[in-house]
Amino acid sequence: MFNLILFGPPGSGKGTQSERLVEKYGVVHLSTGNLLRAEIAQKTPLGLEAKSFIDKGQLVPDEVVIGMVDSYFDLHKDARGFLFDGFPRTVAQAKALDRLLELKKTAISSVLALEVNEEELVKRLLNRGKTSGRSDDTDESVIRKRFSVYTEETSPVAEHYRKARKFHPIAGEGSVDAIFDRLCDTIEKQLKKESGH
Ligand code: B4P
Repeated sequence: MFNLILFGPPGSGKGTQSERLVEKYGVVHLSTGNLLRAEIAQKTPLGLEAKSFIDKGQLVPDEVVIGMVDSYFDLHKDARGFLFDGFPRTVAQAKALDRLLELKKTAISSVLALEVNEEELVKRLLNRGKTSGRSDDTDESVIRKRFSVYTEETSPVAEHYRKARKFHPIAGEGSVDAIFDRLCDTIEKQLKKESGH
């Protein structure tokens, strides 16, 4: 299996680049944000709980997200690999993912971390908020809250993968095509390394 994590702050382009990466590499897209929004749209108990956190710019509790990821794995037993988008977002989630992958006798190959400055991120999210109908993108104070949660709870995840020598920073500004090329270059190098060439 070939498993990648697309990492980065809110609005850094994880969802945008994931669509292309999934198409190119034939891996299964696992976006916890999309899964949570689907639960919200269906008004499930999990969705109703998640909405109360997302609307405030907070993270959904670890046990809820980890349970959801576990079920998604079971639905895709034959996957040749996964692209994790927006997950893990806490060190507890990263450790849970390590354990889940170990049970499947696989591991994370690379963490690709999109780097974008905060003012550009706010601009992108407010812009998306005009058309997406996403309540967490329309209010600048909720967007700023998401950044502070990112700094406190999510950025320590980078250290978890840096220690494992799997962390690759990628410049996330410029055209979508240029960023995609940078991501693919890093992935190709990793694939070569793993195949021993
Ligand atoms: P997510 O759905 O993961 O979304 P995101 O971080 O807001 O955005 P992403 O980085 O995917 O941005 P995108 O490509 O769309 O999370 C939403 C919420 O769900 C979280 O705040 C949290 O509450 C909850 N949640 C999700 N996962 C969780 C977890 N594991 N644990 C706990 N809670 C969790 O890009 C944004 C905009 O920029 C788009 O409009 C796009 O068109 C534009 N854009 C992209 N690339 C661009 C470029 N190169 N130039 C200009 N604009 C660009």
